Amino acid sequence: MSTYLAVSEEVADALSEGRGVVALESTLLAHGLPPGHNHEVGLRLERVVREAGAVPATIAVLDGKARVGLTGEQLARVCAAESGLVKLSRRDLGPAYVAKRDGATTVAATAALAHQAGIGFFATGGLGGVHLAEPTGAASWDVSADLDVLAFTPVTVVCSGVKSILDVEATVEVLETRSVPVLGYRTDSFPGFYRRETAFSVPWRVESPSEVAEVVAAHREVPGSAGVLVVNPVPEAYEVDRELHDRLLAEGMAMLRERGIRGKAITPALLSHFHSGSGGASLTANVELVADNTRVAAASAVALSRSQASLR
Ligand code: PSU
Ligand code: MN
Repeated sequence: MSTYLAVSEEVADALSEGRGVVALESTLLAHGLPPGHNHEVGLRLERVVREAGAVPATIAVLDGKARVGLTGEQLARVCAAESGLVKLSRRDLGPAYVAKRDGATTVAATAALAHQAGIGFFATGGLGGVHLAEPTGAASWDVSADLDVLAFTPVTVVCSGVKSILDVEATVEVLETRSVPVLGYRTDSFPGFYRRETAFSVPWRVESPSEVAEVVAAHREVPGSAGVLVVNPVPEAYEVDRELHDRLLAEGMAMLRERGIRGKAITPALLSHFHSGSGGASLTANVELVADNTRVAAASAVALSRSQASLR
């Protein structure tokens, strides 16, 4: 194993026993949620995994090492406002190790590290995707590394689709090009993070964690296969009102242009605009959708570990 990878004892034991383990990312805590709120969310997500009978593995880079499974103190450090963790995609890991930095891992980096540690399931809020074109109509070339990592990494990511700040149609097309299966969890529509539905459909639908587990096992037998994307819409009670959503999105896009915000700063800036402009409704939606995705990922991981145990 890599000298830069530190897997907690609890996670290592669970993996060697073939138990269900679910990776959780740290960018959504450090950059997606306001400080003061993120720590309790991080703790809650770990609880949700345990309640489903699996073991949580929150992932972050601390003191130049990739930590898979955090202590209480490490999780608090990830969530503290004054820590100022950098946002690390997969390409940033090597430089961050050498610089002995602390950093929060995105979906791309978390999925890569989860796989390195031997973890097959991962829950988050929204996947990164293809950003909208420039106002001039030129392509932005801002395509999240999350998509490429799924194309090469055999990890199942449960999320609520992609944020409406992206070009959803282009994102869905790239997932098809990269041969990433997309499973709608009790839905026929590709979800839009704050909204349960977008104008785009999913190619396959599953109804239960055991069905997810069965498809993941079958997909592993497909030559060249890698990641699986499970899309689970935000629970109905927490969906953000359409008019409010559309207004915040339009304002948010204008704010990005005015302030010249680009690249990896876009997602955190837009999320925080939504959180402040919705009087907390988008924050509640974000937290509840991540919690529900975590529940589905944990139940699926447990279902897969049980079916593998029955084969042994
Ligand atoms: N899900 C959330 N909040 C977030 C993210 C996901 O509920 O902040 C993060 C993930 O870490 C994802 C990142 O990888 O947003 C996408 O960033 P970008 O658009 O710069 O690729
Ligand atoms: Mn980007």
